[in-house]
Amino acid sequence: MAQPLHDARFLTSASTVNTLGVCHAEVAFVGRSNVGKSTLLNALTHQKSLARTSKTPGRTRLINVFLTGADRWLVDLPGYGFAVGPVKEKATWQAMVEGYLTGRPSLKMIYVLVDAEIGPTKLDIQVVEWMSEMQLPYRIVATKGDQVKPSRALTRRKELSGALGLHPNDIAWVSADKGTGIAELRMEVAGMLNLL
Ligand SMILES: Nc1nc2c(ncn2[C@@H]2O[C@H](COP(=O)(O)OP(=O)(O)OP(=O)(O)O)[C@@H](O)[C@H]2O)c(=O)[nH]1
Ligand SMILES: [Mg+2]
Repeated sequence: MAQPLHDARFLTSASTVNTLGVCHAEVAFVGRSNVGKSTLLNALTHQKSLARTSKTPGRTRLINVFLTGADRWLVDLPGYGFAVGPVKEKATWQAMVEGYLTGRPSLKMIYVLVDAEIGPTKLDIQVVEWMSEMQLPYRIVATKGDQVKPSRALTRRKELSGALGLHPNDIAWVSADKGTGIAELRMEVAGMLNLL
């Protein structure tokens, strides 16, 4: 395929993993509200408004599934750490996202998005620890790289990766705004989905 992921189209939204059908392979995008999950998905698929984005955290409220190829999925998940809203809603979020992440045998990789300038937050670290415990496959993607001053980039990379117990090269560094790192990540995702 010359341009993998470019054919992505909306398939379905779900509030529970139980109603999702089967697919050949899927990857998911998780992270704090507002970290740029939906924007990254649009950049990877080369589409402006495939996944809805917003300046207001909490835009994505459901498990949103996008189809690429005949039976491969890209899954946009609601963000965590969205402070506003009743406690009950947070419990619903947790059940929805954790249920999805642990309930999909075809899930090949979870891309955990961390803000390059702000992260990792305590919650980011908790999520990564939980994934390690659950033995889920994950990879850290540092987003909004354009927000980090070039003079601080090297230090920031060391800080962010160090806080997660990783080497800077273990992390995919991207900016959806500037397009940095997007082509590389697209090829990686396509490989995970066995599209290459
Ligand atoms: N500067 C900059 N801003 C970005 C980048 N990616 C996303 N944003 C902005 O960050 C905000 C949130 O982006 P979304 O993609 O909606 O974030 P999300 O993680 O899907 O958020 P929820 O659906 O609420 O969990 C928007 O205002 C985006 O324009 C980037 O690479 N650089
Ligand atoms: Mg979103």
